[in-house]
Amino acid sequence: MRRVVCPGSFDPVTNGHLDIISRASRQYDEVVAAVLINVSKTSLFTVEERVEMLREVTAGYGNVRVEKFHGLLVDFCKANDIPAIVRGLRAVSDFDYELQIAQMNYRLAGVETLFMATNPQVSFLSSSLVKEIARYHGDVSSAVPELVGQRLRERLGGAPP
Ligand code: COD
Repeated sequence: MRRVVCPGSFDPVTNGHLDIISRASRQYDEVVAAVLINVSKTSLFTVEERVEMLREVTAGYGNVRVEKFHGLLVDFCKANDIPAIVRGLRAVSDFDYELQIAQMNYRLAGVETLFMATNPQVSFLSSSLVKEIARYHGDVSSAVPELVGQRLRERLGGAPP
């Protein structure tokens, strides 16, 4: 089985994340969307909430499994028999950091990293921007799935678009 992981914070999942996950799901037998448990980082949604949202919005793809992980991504890959990581490249500014991590992950465990050019229609989206807009009750309906927009309004207030 050809399996890859799409790792991330997903706080919360955006249409940009879904662009990468859905395109990976068309190339591989199984995509594991892996949510990092990062106790040192303040997040808007708990890991369980992020996992639940991701499960709901990827259910229609048919071959996406959502998991959480802590520690090194390569250890998660080894434990789950995943030979490769898919990462989205949004801009040149992503490249230096992503290349360094990819080389280290390969050195640590022989896990490959595949970069996917992001879709310009959603590449400007980030979870941080979406949260900032939602905090000021702005319209995020074109940036996140409806379910995520609803969860943002429940958490931060604001009326439906
Ligand atoms: N369009 C397309 N793709 C996007 C968009 C967008 N608008 N926004 C995000 N993406 C892609 C990103 O490029 C990335 O591939 C993925 O979606 C997830 O993005 P984020 O921002 O939710 O998640 P990150 O980048 O913060 O995740 C970082 C990891 C959790 C992968 C990383 O910190 C990690 O692996 N941590 C575990 C510890 C470890 O192993 N460290 C490395 C040691 S060498």
